[in-house]
Amino acid sequence: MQTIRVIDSHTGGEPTRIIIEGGPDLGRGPLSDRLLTFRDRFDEIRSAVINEPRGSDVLVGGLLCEPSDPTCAAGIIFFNNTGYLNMCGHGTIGLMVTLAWMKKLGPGSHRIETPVGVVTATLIDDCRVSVRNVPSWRYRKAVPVNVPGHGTVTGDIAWGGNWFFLVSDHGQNLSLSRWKELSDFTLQIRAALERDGITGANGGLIDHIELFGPPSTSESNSQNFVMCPGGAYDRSPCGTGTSAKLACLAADGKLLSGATWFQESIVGSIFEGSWQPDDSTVPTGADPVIIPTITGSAWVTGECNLILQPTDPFRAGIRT
Ligand code: PYC
Repeated sequence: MQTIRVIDSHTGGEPTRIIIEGGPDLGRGPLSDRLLTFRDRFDEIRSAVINEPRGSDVLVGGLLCEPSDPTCAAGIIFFNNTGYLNMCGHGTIGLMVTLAWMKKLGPGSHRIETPVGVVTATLIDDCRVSVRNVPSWRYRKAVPVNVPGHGTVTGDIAWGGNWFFLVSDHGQNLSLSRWKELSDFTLQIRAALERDGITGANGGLIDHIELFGPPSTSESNSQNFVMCPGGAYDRSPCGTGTSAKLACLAADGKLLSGATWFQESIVGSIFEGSWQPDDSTVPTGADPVIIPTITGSAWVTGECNLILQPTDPFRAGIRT
Protein backbone atom coordinates (compact mmCIF):
# COMPACT_ATOMS: atom_id res chain seq x y z
CA MET A 1 0.00 0.00 0.00
CA GLN A 2 1.31 3.45 -0.86
CA THR A 3 0.51 6.61 1.09
CA ILE A 4 1.02 10.06 -0.39
CA ARG A 5 0.65 13.07 1.89
CA VAL A 6 -0.79 16.20 0.28
CA ILE A 7 -1.83 19.71 1.26
CA ASP A 8 -4.60 21.32 -0.80
CA SER A 9 -5.13 25.04 -1.29
CA HIS A 10 -6.91 27.33 -3.71
CA THR A 11 -5.61 30.49 -5.28
CA GLY A 12 -8.42 32.76 -6.39
CA GLY A 13 -10.64 29.68 -6.70
CA GLU A 14 -8.13 27.50 -8.61
CA PRO A 15 -7.03 24.47 -6.57
CA THR A 16 -3.45 23.27 -6.02
CA ARG A 17 -2.50 19.96 -4.41
CA ILE A 18 1.11 19.80 -3.18
CA ILE A 19 2.71 16.40 -2.54
CA ILE A 20 4.73 16.91 0.64
CA GLU A 21 5.61 13.25 1.42
CA GLY A 22 5.48 9.90 -0.29
CA GLY A 23 6.12 11.19 -3.83
CA PRO A 24 8.62 9.62 -6.23
CA ASP A 25 12.36 10.08 -5.69
CA LEU A 26 13.54 11.80 -8.87
CA GLY A 27 17.20 12.21 -7.86
CA ARG A 28 19.08 15.48 -7.43
CA GLY A 29 19.56 16.81 -10.98
CA PRO A 30 18.12 19.97 -12.52
CA LEU A 31 14.34 20.13 -12.21
CA SER A 32 13.95 20.01 -16.01
CA ASP A 33 15.62 16.53 -15.92
CA ARG A 34 13.60 15.47 -12.91
CA LEU A 35 10.38 16.42 -14.72
CA LEU A 36 11.35 13.98 -17.52
CA THR A 37 12.03 11.21 -14.97
CA PHE A 38 8.67 11.91 -13.33
CA ARG A 39 6.95 11.72 -16.74
CA ASP A 40 8.79 8.63 -17.99
CA ARG A 41 8.93 6.50 -14.82
CA PHE A 42 6.33 7.71 -12.34
CA ASP A 43 3.45 9.07 -14.39
CA GLU A 44 1.05 6.78 -12.51
CA ILE A 45 1.64 8.89 -9.41
CA ARG A 46 0.68 12.06 -11.27
CA SER A 47 -2.49 10.38 -12.46
CA ALA A 48 -3.31 8.88 -9.04
CA VAL A 49 -2.97 12.27 -7.31
CA ILE A 50 -4.82 14.38 -9.89
CA ASN A 51 -7.37 12.23 -11.66
CA GLU A 52 -10.61 10.84 -10.27
CA PRO A 53 -11.41 9.18 -7.94
CA ARG A 54 -8.89 11.07 -5.72
CA GLY A 55 -8.79 14.30 -7.70
CA SER A 56 -10.53 16.11 -10.54
CA ASP A 57 -9.76 17.74 -13.90
CA VAL A 58 -9.49 21.19 -12.36
CA LEU A 59 -6.73 20.32 -9.87
CA VAL A 60 -3.13 21.34 -10.47
CA GLY A 61 -0.59 19.23 -8.59
CA GLY A 62 2.90 20.09 -7.43
CA LEU A 63 5.66 17.76 -6.31
CA LEU A 64 7.71 19.48 -3.61
CA CYS A 65 11.39 18.70 -4.34
CA GLU A 66 14.78 19.44 -2.83
CA PRO A 67 16.14 22.23 -5.05
CA SER A 68 19.36 21.53 -7.00
CA ASP A 69 20.28 25.21 -6.54
CA PRO A 70 21.25 25.65 -2.87
CA THR A 71 20.12 29.30 -2.92
CA CYS A 72 16.52 28.14 -3.43
CA ALA A 73 14.13 27.43 -0.57
CA ALA A 74 12.28 24.71 -2.52
CA GLY A 75 11.89 23.07 -5.89
CA ILE A 76 8.54 22.32 -7.51
CA ILE A 77 7.30 20.34 -10.49
CA PHE A 78 3.71 21.17 -11.48
CA PHE A 79 1.39 18.74 -13.22
CA ASN A 80 -2.27 18.36 -14.18
CA ASN A 81 -4.78 15.85 -15.53
CA THR A 82 -2.94 15.39 -18.83
CA GLY A 83 0.72 15.97 -18.08
CA TYR A 84 3.25 18.48 -16.77
CA LEU A 85 3.34 22.28 -16.63
CA ASN A 86 6.53 24.28 -17.17
CA MET A 87 5.53 26.81 -14.56
CA CYS A 88 2.33 27.69 -12.73
CA GLY A 89 1.64 31.08 -11.18
CA HIS A 90 -1.43 30.24 -9.11
CA GLY A 91 0.33 27.01 -8.07
CA THR A 92 3.40 28.93 -6.87
CA ILE A 93 1.16 31.17 -4.77
CA GLY A 94 -0.49 28.01 -3.40
CA LEU A 95 2.92 26.44 -2.76
CA MET A 96 4.10 29.44 -0.72
CA VAL A 97 0.97 29.47 1.43
CA THR A 98 1.37 25.71 1.90
CA LEU A 99 5.01 26.06 2.97
CA ALA A 100 4.00 28.82 5.39
CA TRP A 101 1.22 26.56 6.75
CA MET A 102 3.88 23.87 7.31
CA LYS A 103 6.06 26.50 9.08
CA LYS A 104 8.79 25.82 6.51
CA LEU A 105 9.11 29.48 5.63
CA GLY A 106 8.11 32.89 6.91
CA PRO A 107 7.32 36.29 5.43
CA GLY A 108 9.87 37.63 2.95
CA SER A 109 11.34 36.67 -0.40
CA HIS A 110 12.32 33.11 -1.28
CA ARG A 111 13.79 31.63 -4.44
CA ILE A 112 11.83 28.69 -5.86
CA GLU A 113 13.30 26.39 -8.51
CA THR A 114 11.02 25.30 -11.38
CA PRO A 115 11.77 23.30 -14.54
CA VAL A 116 11.92 26.55 -16.56
CA GLY A 117 14.03 28.59 -14.16
CA VAL A 118 14.12 30.16 -10.73
CA VAL A 119 11.27 32.44 -9.66
CA THR A 120 11.28 34.65 -6.58
CA ALA A 121 8.19 34.38 -4.41
CA THR A 122 7.47 36.82 -1.60
CA LEU A 123 5.21 35.78 1.24
CA ILE A 124 3.50 39.04 2.22
CA ASP A 125 1.28 37.50 4.91
CA ASP A 126 -0.26 34.06 5.56
CA CYS A 127 -2.36 34.27 2.38
CA ARG A 128 -0.85 36.90 0.10
CA VAL A 129 2.08 36.18 -2.21
CA SER A 130 3.94 37.95 -5.03
CA VAL A 131 5.71 35.90 -7.66
CA ARG A 132 8.49 37.43 -9.75
CA ASN A 133 8.07 35.14 -12.73
CA VAL A 134 10.41 33.88 -15.46
CA PRO A 135 11.24 36.24 -18.38
CA SER A 136 8.16 36.63 -20.55
CA TRP A 137 7.63 38.01 -24.03
CA ARG A 138 5.31 38.25 -27.00
CA TYR A 139 6.49 36.02 -29.81
CA ARG A 140 3.98 36.93 -32.57
CA LYS A 141 1.30 39.63 -32.83
CA ALA A 142 -2.13 39.32 -34.52
CA VAL A 143 -1.91 35.74 -35.77
CA PRO A 144 -5.08 34.68 -37.66
CA VAL A 145 -6.48 31.15 -37.42
CA ASN A 146 -9.61 29.73 -38.98
CA VAL A 147 -11.86 28.18 -36.32
CA PRO A 148 -14.69 26.02 -37.74
CA GLY A 149 -18.06 27.61 -37.07
CA HIS A 150 -16.44 30.86 -35.87
CA GLY A 151 -14.41 32.07 -38.86
CA THR A 152 -11.08 33.82 -38.45
CA VAL A 153 -9.96 34.40 -34.86
CA THR A 154 -6.92 36.60 -34.36
CA GLY A 155 -4.65 36.42 -31.32
CA ASP A 156 -1.16 37.10 -30.02
CA ILE A 157 1.25 34.30 -29.10
CA ALA A 158 3.16 34.99 -25.88
CA TRP A 159 5.26 33.14 -23.30
CA GLY A 160 4.65 33.69 -19.58
CA GLY A 161 6.11 30.39 -18.36
CA ASN A 162 3.71 28.47 -20.66
CA TRP A 163 2.66 29.26 -24.24
CA PHE A 164 -0.56 31.26 -24.65
CA PHE A 165 -2.78 32.37 -27.52
CA LEU A 166 -4.38 35.62 -26.32
CA VAL A 167 -7.60 36.77 -27.98
CA SER A 168 -9.43 40.04 -27.26
CA ASP A 169 -11.66 40.26 -30.33
CA HIS A 170 -13.83 37.12 -30.13
CA GLY A 171 -17.48 38.22 -29.87
CA GLN A 172 -18.01 36.07 -26.76
CA ASN A 173 -19.68 37.25 -23.58
CA LEU A 174 -17.35 36.23 -20.74
CA SER A 175 -19.69 35.15 -18.01
CA LEU A 176 -19.29 32.20 -15.67
CA SER A 177 -22.68 30.76 -16.64
CA ARG A 178 -21.26 30.35 -20.19
CA TRP A 179 -18.28 28.26 -19.10
CA LYS A 180 -19.30 25.31 -21.31
CA GLU A 181 -19.61 27.47 -24.46
CA LEU A 182 -16.37 29.28 -23.63
CA SER A 183 -14.65 25.93 -23.05
CA ASP A 184 -15.85 24.59 -26.42
CA PHE A 185 -14.77 27.76 -28.21
CA THR A 186 -11.28 27.86 -26.68
CA LEU A 187 -10.75 24.12 -27.24
CA GLN A 188 -11.66 24.66 -30.90
CA ILE A 189 -9.14 27.50 -31.14
CA ARG A 190 -6.48 25.22 -29.69
CA ALA A 191 -7.32 22.43 -32.14
CA ALA A 192 -7.18 24.91 -35.05
CA LEU A 193 -3.73 26.16 -33.96
CA GLU A 194 -2.48 22.57 -33.82
CA ARG A 195 -4.08 21.71 -37.16
CA ASP A 196 -2.29 24.67 -38.82
CA GLY A 197 1.05 24.00 -37.10
CA ILE A 198 0.94 27.38 -35.29
CA THR A 199 3.28 27.16 -32.30
CA GLY A 200 5.33 29.17 -29.87
CA ALA A 201 9.08 29.68 -30.44
CA ASN A 202 11.05 26.51 -31.27
CA GLY A 203 7.84 24.60 -31.96
CA GLY A 204 6.56 25.07 -28.39
CA LEU A 205 2.99 23.72 -28.09
CA ILE A 206 0.42 26.46 -27.43
CA ASP A 207 -1.58 24.63 -24.79
CA HIS A 208 -3.28 27.58 -23.05
CA ILE A 209 -5.92 29.79 -24.72
CA GLU A 210 -6.87 33.08 -23.09
CA LEU A 211 -9.88 35.26 -23.90
CA PHE A 212 -10.15 38.83 -22.62
CA GLY A 213 -13.21 40.98 -22.03
CA PRO A 214 -14.29 44.05 -20.10
CA PRO A 215 -13.98 43.90 -16.30
CA SER A 216 -17.08 43.13 -14.22
CA THR A 217 -15.95 45.49 -11.45
CA SER A 218 -14.29 48.88 -11.19
CA GLU A 219 -11.44 47.15 -9.29
CA SER A 220 -10.03 45.43 -12.35
CA ASN A 221 -8.80 46.35 -15.83
CA SER A 222 -10.05 43.28 -17.63
CA GLN A 223 -11.63 39.87 -17.12
CA ASN A 224 -10.27 36.69 -18.66
CA PHE A 225 -11.22 33.11 -19.39
CA VAL A 226 -8.26 30.75 -19.57
CA MET A 227 -8.45 27.25 -21.00
CA CYS A 228 -5.82 24.95 -19.50
CA PRO A 229 -4.14 22.02 -21.30
CA GLY A 230 -6.37 19.29 -19.80
CA GLY A 231 -9.68 20.87 -20.88
CA ALA A 232 -10.56 22.55 -17.54
CA TYR A 233 -10.75 26.34 -17.32
CA ASP A 234 -8.64 28.24 -14.81
CA ARG A 235 -10.72 29.58 -11.93
CA SER A 236 -7.95 32.07 -11.13
CA PRO A 237 -6.78 34.79 -13.54
CA CYS A 238 -3.80 32.46 -14.32
CA GLY A 239 -0.35 33.62 -13.22
CA THR A 240 1.49 32.59 -16.37
CA GLY A 241 -1.44 33.85 -18.48
CA THR A 242 -1.36 37.23 -16.75
CA SER A 243 2.41 37.30 -17.34
CA ALA A 244 1.83 36.67 -21.06
CA LYS A 245 -0.79 39.46 -21.06
CA LEU A 246 1.67 41.86 -19.38
CA ALA A 247 4.23 41.03 -22.11
CA CYS A 248 1.66 41.99 -24.78
CA LEU A 249 0.63 45.17 -22.95
CA ALA A 250 4.29 46.16 -22.56
CA ALA A 251 5.00 45.43 -26.24
CA ASP A 252 2.02 47.57 -27.33
CA GLY A 253 3.01 50.43 -25.00
CA LYS A 254 -0.31 50.04 -23.14
CA LEU A 255 1.17 49.49 -19.66
CA LEU A 256 4.26 51.27 -18.41
CA SER A 257 6.94 49.50 -16.41
CA GLY A 258 6.01 49.56 -12.71
CA ALA A 259 2.30 50.31 -13.29
CA THR A 260 -0.25 47.80 -11.95
CA TRP A 261 -2.66 45.77 -14.10
CA PHE A 262 -5.60 44.19 -12.27
CA GLN A 263 -6.58 40.97 -14.01
CA GLU A 264 -9.93 39.49 -13.03
CA SER A 265 -10.74 35.81 -13.57
CA ILE A 266 -13.97 34.35 -14.86
CA VAL A 267 -15.01 33.65 -11.22
CA GLY A 268 -14.18 37.21 -10.11
CA SER A 269 -10.84 36.69 -8.31
CA ILE A 270 -8.12 39.25 -9.09
CA PHE A 271 -4.34 39.08 -9.62
CA GLU A 272 -2.25 42.24 -9.60
CA GLY A 273 0.44 42.30 -12.27
CA SER A 274 3.30 44.61 -13.08
CA TRP A 275 6.49 44.33 -15.08
CA GLN A 276 10.09 45.43 -15.29
CA PRO A 277 12.33 45.33 -18.35
CA ASP A 278 14.60 42.28 -18.55
CA ASP A 279 18.00 43.39 -19.77
CA SER A 280 19.68 40.01 -19.46
CA THR A 281 17.58 37.86 -21.83
CA VAL A 282 18.15 38.18 -25.58
CA PRO A 283 14.78 38.75 -27.29
CA THR A 284 13.75 36.14 -29.88
CA GLY A 285 11.60 38.65 -31.73
CA ALA A 286 11.06 42.36 -32.05
CA ASP A 287 9.16 42.70 -28.79
CA PRO A 288 10.85 43.36 -25.44
CA VAL A 289 11.42 40.67 -22.81
CA ILE A 290 9.91 41.55 -19.45
CA ILE A 291 10.02 40.22 -15.89
CA PRO A 292 6.42 40.06 -14.65
CA THR A 293 5.40 40.10 -11.00
CA ILE A 294 2.03 38.60 -10.09
CA THR A 295 0.36 39.04 -6.71
CA GLY A 296 -2.56 36.99 -5.45
CA SER A 297 -4.02 35.22 -2.44
CA ALA A 298 -4.37 31.54 -1.57
CA TRP A 299 -5.89 29.60 1.31
CA VAL A 300 -5.13 26.10 2.56
CA THR A 301 -8.27 23.95 2.21
CA GLY A 302 -7.18 20.53 3.42
CA GLU A 303 -4.46 18.11 4.43
CA CYS A 304 -4.75 14.41 3.80
CA ASN A 305 -3.12 11.08 3.08
CA LEU A 306 -4.00 9.65 -0.30
CA ILE A 307 -4.08 5.86 -0.09
CA LEU A 308 -3.17 3.70 -3.09
CA GLN A 309 -4.11 0.09 -2.35
CA PRO A 310 -2.69 -2.68 -4.56
CA THR A 311 -6.13 -4.24 -5.10
CA ASP A 312 -7.75 -0.94 -6.17
CA PRO A 313 -8.44 -1.09 -9.92
CA PHE A 314 -8.31 2.74 -9.97
CA ARG A 315 -5.13 2.94 -7.94
CA ALA A 316 -3.52 5.04 -10.70
CA GLY A 317 -6.62 7.19 -11.28
CA ILE A 318 -9.04 7.18 -14.18
CA ARG A 319 -7.24 8.36 -17.32
CA THR A 320 -9.45 9.95 -19.97
O1 PYC B 1 -1.58 30.20 -12.76
O2 PYC B 1 0.01 29.91 -14.24
C1 PYC B 1 -1.06 29.59 -13.73
C2 PYC B 1 -1.78 28.40 -14.23
C3 PYC B 1 -1.44 27.62 -15.28
C4 PYC B 1 -2.42 26.63 -15.38
C5 PYC B 1 -3.33 26.82 -14.37
N1 PYC B 1 -2.92 27.93 -13.67
